[in-house]
Amino acid sequence: MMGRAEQSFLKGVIEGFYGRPWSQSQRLEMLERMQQLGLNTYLYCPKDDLKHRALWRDEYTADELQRLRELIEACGDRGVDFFYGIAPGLTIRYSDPDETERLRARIQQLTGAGCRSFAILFDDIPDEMAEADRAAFGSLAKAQCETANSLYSEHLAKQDGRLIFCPTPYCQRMADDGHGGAGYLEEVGQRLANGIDIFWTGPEIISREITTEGIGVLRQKLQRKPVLWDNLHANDYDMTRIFLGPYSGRPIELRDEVGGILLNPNCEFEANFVALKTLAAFLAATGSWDSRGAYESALAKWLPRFSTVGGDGVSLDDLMLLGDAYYLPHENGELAEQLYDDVRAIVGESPGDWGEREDRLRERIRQVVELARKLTELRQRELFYALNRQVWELREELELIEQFMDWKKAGGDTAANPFRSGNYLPGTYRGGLVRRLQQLISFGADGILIPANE
Ligand code: GDL
Repeated sequence: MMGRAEQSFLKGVIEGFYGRPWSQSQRLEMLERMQQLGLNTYLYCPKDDLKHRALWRDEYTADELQRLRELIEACGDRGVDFFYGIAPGLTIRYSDPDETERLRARIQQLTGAGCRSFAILFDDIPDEMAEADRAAFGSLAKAQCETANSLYSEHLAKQDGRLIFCPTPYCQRMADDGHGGAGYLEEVGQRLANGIDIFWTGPEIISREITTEGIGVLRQKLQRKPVLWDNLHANDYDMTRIFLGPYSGRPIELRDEVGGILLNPNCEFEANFVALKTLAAFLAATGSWDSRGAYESALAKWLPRFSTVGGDGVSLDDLMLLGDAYYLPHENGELAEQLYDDVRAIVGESPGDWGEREDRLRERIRQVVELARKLTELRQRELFYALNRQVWELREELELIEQFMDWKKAGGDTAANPFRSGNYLPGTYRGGLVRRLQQLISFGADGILIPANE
């Protein structure tokens, strides 16, 4: 059996988001890119593969298993470890031996298809147990650890198979809130078999920063290095957003504190080029980590994929504007920040005070309008489909702003001559019900609720 120290550092991708899973051909393409980038791990656990979570007890059909076998083989060819994840936590009865039997059956099905590495995921489940389970185990941590330990010792450890365990509180905020029960993480640290790895997403589910100090404290509790399940680029929780920015907010020293770094990225497969490229650069970096520099060189590598059927293609400056507008969850890119500042000033100030902002903003608006058109002409149609919603929305908004600028410049006056747009006739509402609800319950930049006007 391999000792923990000899296990390889995990670097790669988790297909672990909610919503439409990637297609088989996208996965195969991902594996090819991973090989080029020197990434060694792919974890298959799309939340909405029914048999991963909702129907975890059911066997895969021969066809389904064949598709998984194809991925496992492709991983083998590309030097990537295929991990299969199962998430029984929504309905499992921990104390019922038939349930463990069903988990075993699934592991055997996958083992038969060539898989040796697994993950058992207890994230995003209620932290309560049925009465019988409480009587049998006393704590959720114990119930989950015993389930994982028995799978590991009976099936995986003997064949050098690996297992990663995702705890119910998988970030610091959840642990601080007592999710999973008091002392959950310490108990998992003690009970979980030594060879099993543990996932962690950082201080938050979506962590802006992950520090070595924070991980150091956690390591003590878990009695092992955690494996980072990094949601920095995940967008399944807000589908109006997409994250094209670089891997950042983590110091390179973090690599020594964790057993691996796996990215659970954007649902839109094609949107993940920069995320993966910069993760790979981060993993290989020496000295300090320059995320902006890595971003800029990743964009240059991404650009050829934006070739169009039209004469004028997407330029690097276009791509940077796009990437900056859809950068990272907690941060806009530089060009987007500037655009926002210009709009804010122009909306609030009279035209006499606009100065150089006016020309700069009009130029950016023109660029976004043109970019939206160029994207419709991309040869890579999946890339267009991945970005179209966001770019469409941005263009609509900016065109509206330009109309407003024109109206202001022409001496617009709210009382006598209110601003209207032909795009927003009476009775239409941008963003529909959700946007209206957001206006009732909105939060300031400090994260505090702004009370709705009575
Ligand atoms: C989560 C889920 C993950 C989801 C992500 C972002 C973990 C361990 N689980 O909480 O499936 O994609 O948030 O919404 O991160």
